[in-house]
Amino acid sequence: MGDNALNYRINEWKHVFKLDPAKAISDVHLEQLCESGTDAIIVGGTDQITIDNVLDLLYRVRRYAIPCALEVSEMDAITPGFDHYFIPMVLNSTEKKWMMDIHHEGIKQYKELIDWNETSMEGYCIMNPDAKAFKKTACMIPTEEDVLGFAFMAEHIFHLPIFYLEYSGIYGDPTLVEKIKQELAETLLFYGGGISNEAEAKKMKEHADVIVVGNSIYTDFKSALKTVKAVQ
Ligand code: 1GP
Repeated sequence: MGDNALNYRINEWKHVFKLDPAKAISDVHLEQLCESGTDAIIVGGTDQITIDNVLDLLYRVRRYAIPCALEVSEMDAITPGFDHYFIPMVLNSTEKKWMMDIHHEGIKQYKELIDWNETSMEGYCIMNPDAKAFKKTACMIPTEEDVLGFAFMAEHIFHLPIFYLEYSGIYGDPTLVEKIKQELAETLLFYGGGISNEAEAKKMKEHADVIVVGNSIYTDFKSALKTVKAVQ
């Protein structure tokens, strides 16, 4: 556990806000997010992730008693001091690089520095072809059967703690979320994408273990804030 020795259990989380280091957020809004009752702040994004903008958010979130996690996307922007580190493996990428090669590089360089009690692998399935992460990691558009297969593999082959259904930027299919949840017994189901109000949050939380709210923080702050209470 990180410097703050915050007590947190990911398997008890329901809601997290994901902050993009490349986007600006005011101190007032940051305070409201951190004190909203959300379970954690995840710092993560796809483009323009630098050590400077990651550290800036870390220091600012650190003023509050809330777990702060880094979702690693750039090897050069990893820093100690977070409570937790999430490492995505993109299950529906067509390139092995995003499934294991960059992780292999990371292990060769940093194995001794990684505290595995603070690190969780995430099996990502990226559903929105317009999402930056989809393009960057050369994903294929999965059928429902594909997605259910990936979820099964996440739990039974890779024994991943988290399966992350990622619609980043658009609201996904709650029926698919329900079907995935039925595949999973041990692996937690994270859902992220397009949640911008209470009703959307509630709907996805019916079957996802954790919902992730990102973009609407920057587009409709008041409504994004209300997604916390909607799922508690
Ligand atoms: C992005 O899953 C998160 O990685 C949240 O998605 O930005 O669409 O809310 P949105």
